[in-house]
Amino acid sequence: YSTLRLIMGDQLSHDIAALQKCGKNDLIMLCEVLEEVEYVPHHKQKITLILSAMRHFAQELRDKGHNVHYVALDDTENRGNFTDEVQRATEQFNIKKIIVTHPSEWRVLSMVKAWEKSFKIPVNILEDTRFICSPARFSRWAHKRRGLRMEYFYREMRAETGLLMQDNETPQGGQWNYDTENRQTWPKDCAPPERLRFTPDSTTRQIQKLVEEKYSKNFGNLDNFEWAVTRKDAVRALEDFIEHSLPEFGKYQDAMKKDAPFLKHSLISPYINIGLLNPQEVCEAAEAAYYDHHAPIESVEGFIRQIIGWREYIRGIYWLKMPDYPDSNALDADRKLPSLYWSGDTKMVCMAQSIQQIQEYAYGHHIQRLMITGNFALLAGIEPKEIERWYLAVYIDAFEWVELPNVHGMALFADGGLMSSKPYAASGRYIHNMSDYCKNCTYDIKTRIKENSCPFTFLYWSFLIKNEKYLSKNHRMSFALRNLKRIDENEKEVILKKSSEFLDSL
Ligand code: FAD
Ligand code: DLZ
Ligand code: SF4
Repeated sequence: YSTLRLIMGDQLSHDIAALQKCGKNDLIMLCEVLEEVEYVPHHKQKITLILSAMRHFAQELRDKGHNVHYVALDDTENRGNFTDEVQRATEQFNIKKIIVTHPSEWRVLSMVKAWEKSFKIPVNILEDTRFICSPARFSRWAHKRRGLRMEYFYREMRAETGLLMQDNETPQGGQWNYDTENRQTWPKDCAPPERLRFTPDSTTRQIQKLVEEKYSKNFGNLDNFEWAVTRKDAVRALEDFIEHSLPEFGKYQDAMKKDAPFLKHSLISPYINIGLLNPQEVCEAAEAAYYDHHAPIESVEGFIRQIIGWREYIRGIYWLKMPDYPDSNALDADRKLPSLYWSGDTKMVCMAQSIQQIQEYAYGHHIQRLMITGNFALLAGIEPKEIERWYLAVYIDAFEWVELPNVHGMALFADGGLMSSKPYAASGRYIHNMSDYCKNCTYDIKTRIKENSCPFTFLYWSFLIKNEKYLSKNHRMSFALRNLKRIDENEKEVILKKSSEFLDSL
C-alpha cells in the first residue's frame, strides 16, 4: 500500500475528508487503543457506542471494497495509542504517506503533528468539512469584535447555509430567533413520546462483554444500551425525532420532569459527534418539516440554532482558545468533586434525577447539564478541572472540543465571561419553576436558612456573598446583587455557615 488513511473513533463518516478519492492502493486504518479508552473513565455505554460503531463502520468500508486495517483493543500486538499503532502500520505495510482528517481535540492534533518528523513520511492533515465554520473562519470572525456572542455568529451561519432564509438577508418568518415563544414547563398529565431505541446486535454484545470484563468499575449501567451504532439506525432515530418530537421541541426545550429523561429532545448529539449523522443534513431534515407544515417555526428555528449556532460556536471557541483555555479559573473555585456526582446518592431530587439518568442512559439534556449539575458545581465552587473531567467521562456525546467550552465557559464562568455575559447561577426557584422535581423533594424551596431549606437556594446566596466584589464589576449581575443587599448581616452569616457545613458533609 502507498497511502494510509487513518479514521478515528469520532470520524465515522463515509464522506469524510480523509476518505475522498480513496483508491485500490490505499489502506484505511481504524484502531481501538487503550489511551483513548482510558484517558478518562468513560461511561460504559460511551466506550460501547464508539467501539461498536467503529467495527460496524469498518465492515461497511470492507463491503464497499476498500482495504481496511482494523486493530482491536484485545489484539496482542496492539501498542495502545494512536502514535505507536500508526507507526507499527506504516512499517508493516511499507506506507509512503499518511492522510488524516483534522482531529477533533487538541490533545490528539498535537500527537498527529509530530508524526511527519518522527516517521519521516508526509502526513496530510485535512480540514474537517463536516463542520460549517472552519477554525480559521471563526478566528477571523472573533478578531473583528470585542465581545463574542453566539447570536451574531449564528446569523452569519444562517445566511451562509441558507437554512430558514427567505433570501440572503431575510430570515424565514421575519425573525432570527423565536426563543421568547419557547421555555414552557411540561404539562401535568402528558406522557413524553416513546423513543425509538435499538436492540444491541452481536457486535455490540461482544463489546459489551469486553467492557464488562475490563471496565466493570467505570461509571454507568450497560443494560440500558439502546443507542444506534450504524448510520442506517442513526438516520432512523433522526426521522423518528422529526416525526414525533420536533413539533414541540422548542416549547419544551427548557422543561424538566421527574422520571422523564428525554422529553422532546432529539438524542442525536452522539451520532453527529462521531460522524454517523451530518449536522447539515440534520438541519435540512428539520427545515423540510417546517416547509411541509409539520413543525412550527419556533421549534425548527430553535433546533437549527442549537446545531449551526451553538455547536459551531462552541467548536470555534475551543480552537480559538486552546491550549490555554482550561487553565483559567476566574472565580478561584477549588473544591474537590463530591462523590455524589458518581453515586447519585443525595436527597436533592433534581441532582439525584440528573445523575441517575446519566448512569442509566449516559444522557442528560441541556438544562440538566447547565442548570442542575453545572449550576451546582458553580455554586459549590468545584474546581473546574475536577468537574470537567466528570463531564468528559459520563456523557455519551462528550469529546473535549464540545465539553470544555460548555462546562468551563457556560456552566462555570471559569473563563471570566468570554462565552457568556454573566454566570448562569440560579437558586432553587429556577428549578422549581422549570420542573416538578421540588414537589417530590424533602427540601423546602421556599426558605433560605431553615433546617431543611433547599441547598440550591442557600448555596446561591452564599455564592453571591463570596463573589460579590468580583461580580459587582458585571452590570448584568446588579439585579441579583441588589437583592443580596436586602439580606441582613446576621442572615448572611447563617447562610455562609449553612453552606460550608452542607458542602463539607458531602
Ligand atoms: P437537543 O436538545 O435535541 O439539541 C439538538 C442538538 O443541538 C444536539 O444534538 C447538539 O448537537 C446540538 N447542541 C445543542 N446545544 C449545544 C451546545 N451547547 N453545544 C454543542 N452542541 C449543542 N454536547 C455534546 O455534544 N457533548 C458534550 O460533552 C456536551 N457537554 C455539555 C456540558 C454542559 C455543561 C452543557 C450546558 C451542555 C453540553 N452539551 C454537550 C450541549 C448539549 O447539552 C447537548 O448537545 C445535548 O443535551 C445533547 O442532547 P440532544 O441531542 O437530545 O440535544
Ligand atoms: C472516545 C474514544 C474511545 C473510547 N476509544 C477510541 C478508540 O479506541 N479508537 C479511536 O480511534 N477513537 C476512540 N475514541 C475517540 C477518540 O478519543 C477521538 O476520536 C479523538 O479524541 C479525536 O481527537
Ligand atoms: Fe432541587 Fe431544591 Fe428543588 Fe430539592 S427543593 S429538587 S434540592 S431545587
